[in-house]
Amino acid sequence: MSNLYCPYPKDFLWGAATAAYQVEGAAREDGRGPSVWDTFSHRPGATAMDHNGDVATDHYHRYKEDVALMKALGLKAYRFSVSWSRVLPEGTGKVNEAGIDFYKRLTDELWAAGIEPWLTLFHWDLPQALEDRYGGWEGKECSEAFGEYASIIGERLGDRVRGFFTTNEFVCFLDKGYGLDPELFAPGKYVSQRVINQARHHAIYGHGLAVQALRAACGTKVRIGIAENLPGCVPVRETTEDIAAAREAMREMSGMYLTPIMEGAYHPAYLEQQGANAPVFTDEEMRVINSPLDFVGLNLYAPTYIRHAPETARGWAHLPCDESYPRLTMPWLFLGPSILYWAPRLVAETWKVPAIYVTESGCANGDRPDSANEIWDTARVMYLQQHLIAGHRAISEGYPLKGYFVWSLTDNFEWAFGYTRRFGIHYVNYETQERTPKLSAKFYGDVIRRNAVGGPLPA
Ligand code: GBH
Repeated sequence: MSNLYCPYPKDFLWGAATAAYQVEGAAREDGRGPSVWDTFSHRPGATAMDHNGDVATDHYHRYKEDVALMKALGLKAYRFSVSWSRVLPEGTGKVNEAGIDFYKRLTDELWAAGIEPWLTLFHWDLPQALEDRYGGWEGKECSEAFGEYASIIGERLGDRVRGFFTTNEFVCFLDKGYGLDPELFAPGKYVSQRVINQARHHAIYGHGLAVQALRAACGTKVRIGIAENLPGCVPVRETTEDIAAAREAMREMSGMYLTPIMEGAYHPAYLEQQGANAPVFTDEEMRVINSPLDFVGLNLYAPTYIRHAPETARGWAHLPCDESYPRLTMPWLFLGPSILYWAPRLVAETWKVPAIYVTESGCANGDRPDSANEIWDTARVMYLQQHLIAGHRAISEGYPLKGYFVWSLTDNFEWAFGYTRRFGIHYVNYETQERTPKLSAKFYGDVIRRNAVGGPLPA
């Protein structure tokens, strides 16, 4: 039997990720305006135990301590998001300089620690002012506002940032927040399918405007891409037919998001299924949506199993995970590490992208400190290890996987689940805000030092 040894390329980018509303706190400080998540989380009964992000992990004040945690792990990159309403309290118009200053302090601290800042423009916390004025993404004005915001961030912070992600996970702030799951996602409203489809269009158009604005402000000094949770399609068998089926399923299931972004056209099956509800768009908008990206970022958590199905019209079928399928501590968090191989492979084969980053990967589990205040999160270690073995396979077969951001640096505000779910590799005691590395942080630090899963630890 051979020993486990999965070496990663020399320049592989080991990172960790967070998002503004989940960690920053300081919700009413230094001129920040409210976002739809402030409104939603203050709606009685909307979140577990009525938790909200007013304080969160107080990252706004404790960012130096958090950067020190990253440095101790040997992290090469930190993915954080900017709170749009901290920088533009009204969504557009006057810039709140105190907001910009926070991100300058944070990025200075990161560079001083030798860690590259990677910035997400939008991780669900739409300024409430834009929800009020335009119905959020229902209005095309919101796309334009996003473009203006991107240009401000590009101009003010572009020289301090290595990479940009425009949006994080369309499904969660559109489909879910607009009627599919409005109990769990802001803004928590019900609109018609036609309106959802048009809002989807405005969001991908906003993404395209943001790419162009960042390019105009920063040129080729920064890398520009997106962080998307496309369905992580996995063929049930490694046969030519099942693999082709998984590839086509991924493209069709992404037919309203990543497919038009990469191809400049909606998947025909999407337009056909939506019929009279299909979005209205122009050729020029589709060209903007298709603006070239330097990389694609994928948030990968759980597999979507696909089989070849010659008996169906589209030729593939989705096999849902049943109640006996192993999962971690979220309803949708089925364990399927091979997505770290299949998603990069299928994306690279379908769209010829120059680089792929895993922009989120991680899990929630029980995490209880023992009497010595140690957290032995063996399930998370198993989760990370197995995913990184699969990522190694993707690289060794030549797929352009360039980096990995674990979700998340610390426990944080897990949206509608409040503080009742913990995704961090560092434990946060919410009474004291004390951070403690879990076993998984030690595991991840070892991976970074070895630049490998398994094998000897360097002296
Ligand atoms: C990430 O979303 C978020 O970017 C991050 O902010 C969050 O903290 C983290 O996950 C953990 O939840 O309900 O079966 O239709 C990724 C998780 C994947 C959650 C898609 C919603 C919908 C699956 N999302 N999922 S389902």
